[in-house]
Amino acid sequence: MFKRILIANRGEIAVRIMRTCKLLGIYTIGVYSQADSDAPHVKLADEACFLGGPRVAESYLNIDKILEVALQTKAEAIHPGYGLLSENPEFARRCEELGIVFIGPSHDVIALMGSKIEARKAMETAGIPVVPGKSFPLTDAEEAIAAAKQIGYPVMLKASAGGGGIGMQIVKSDDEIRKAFEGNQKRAKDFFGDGSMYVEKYIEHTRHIEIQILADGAGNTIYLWERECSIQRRHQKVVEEAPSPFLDETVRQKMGEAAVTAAKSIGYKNAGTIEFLVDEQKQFYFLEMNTRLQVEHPVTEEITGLDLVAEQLRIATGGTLTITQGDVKKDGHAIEVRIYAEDPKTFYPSPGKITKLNIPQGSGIRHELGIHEASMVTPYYDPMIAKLVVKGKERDEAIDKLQAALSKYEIQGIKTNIPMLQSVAEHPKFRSGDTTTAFIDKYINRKT
Ligand code: MV4
Repeated sequence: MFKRILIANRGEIAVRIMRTCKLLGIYTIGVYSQADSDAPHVKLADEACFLGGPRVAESYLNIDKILEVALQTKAEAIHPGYGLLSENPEFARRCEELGIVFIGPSHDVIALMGSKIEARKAMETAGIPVVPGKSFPLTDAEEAIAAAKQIGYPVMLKASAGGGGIGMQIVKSDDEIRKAFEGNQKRAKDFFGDGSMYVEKYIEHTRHIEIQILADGAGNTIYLWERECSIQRRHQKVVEEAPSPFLDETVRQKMGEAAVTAAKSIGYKNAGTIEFLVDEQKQFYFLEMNTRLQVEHPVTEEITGLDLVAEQLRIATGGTLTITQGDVKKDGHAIEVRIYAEDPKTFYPSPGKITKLNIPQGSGIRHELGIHEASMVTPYYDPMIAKLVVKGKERDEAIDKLQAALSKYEIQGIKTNIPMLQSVAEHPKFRSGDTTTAFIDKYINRKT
């Protein structure tokens, strides 16, 4: 096992990674920006190194500086967490070059899955069901119209470098494509430096269900069931759960096996997630692959009893998986909610000083915190400040615990989305498992 690793992240995920490192006796090197000198991840690290100014470009995205710190502190490996540099193939490649282990897959696999067009192509080749559509870049609106004619409206215009909704639009006619194409292409070009666009059939009334996989370097790949993440607002996940209330054992197994085939076909190593869209008939389609540890990984840990960070570290040191597919537990039901520092009415970020923090404790309640009492929430970073994870013997018990925990959660000084999370947790349609991607608009914000 590694003796010293650098955690190239901040907030709750840096804290979460350090917790496992401490359990395994690994010395942790934290990094921080000017805005984070008092942050929990700095306090918890065995050693913390200053990167630069508060903006991410000066600090947490500053590859040269992070690598300089890693060399100086003799880190054997870097854990990138999620977001920031976690899916940056250039960063992974630079680590590899310096002989520092990047805790994740190889840089070429990150690059392959980072291109949604290339990922589609690779999955088609591997025989994984992908959404009907085109797996090559379209140069202009007329090409997109020709493609849409073959696919049938409505279609979704997507950016190959996208993922989070940027450069993406549902279009229902030739005219709508003419209006939408260039704007989305420009947004993708500005945001990602790549304006490659493609089209897919728009699948309506879907759920977003993803499969967690683990792969070692010896050819062993297993799936750790699914997470359902359909409840989103503007492509920001709000609630995630495992198992999905929608899947039956047959589809669950088919999706798990498809995810394993997908990962093996690209030589995937470490922890990864295959996202699928699942329609009302339980047909599933590959959407994209995330080559990092995900925000919502705790719900998988809760039902399998595994520590995914420990698994990632073991794989990265060259170890093999200690469990086989048949050993993977699926015990109980776990739900995670993301707590954002935002105004519950306007959804704008709500920075400020946390004057009071009182979190409910109890069996089946887990917290992942990136803040503490007296923390400053600054506007420089993602407004997600904490996650609440509950576990019950079955889904109803988990929802009961979620409702109780949310009602006791006290944060003062900033506004949070806790009222919105309570509306979800208390909604009869959530209780009944009607958790489609339309949930928030349909039942919470009543757009339709
Ligand atoms: C789709 C889709 C339906 N059909 N693609 C959204 C984020 C990105 N990862 C992929 N996303 C979707 N792609 C096709 N062909 C539905 C989604 C989607 C979604 C769309 C609109 C509003 C909310 C959504 C939530 C999850 C997924």
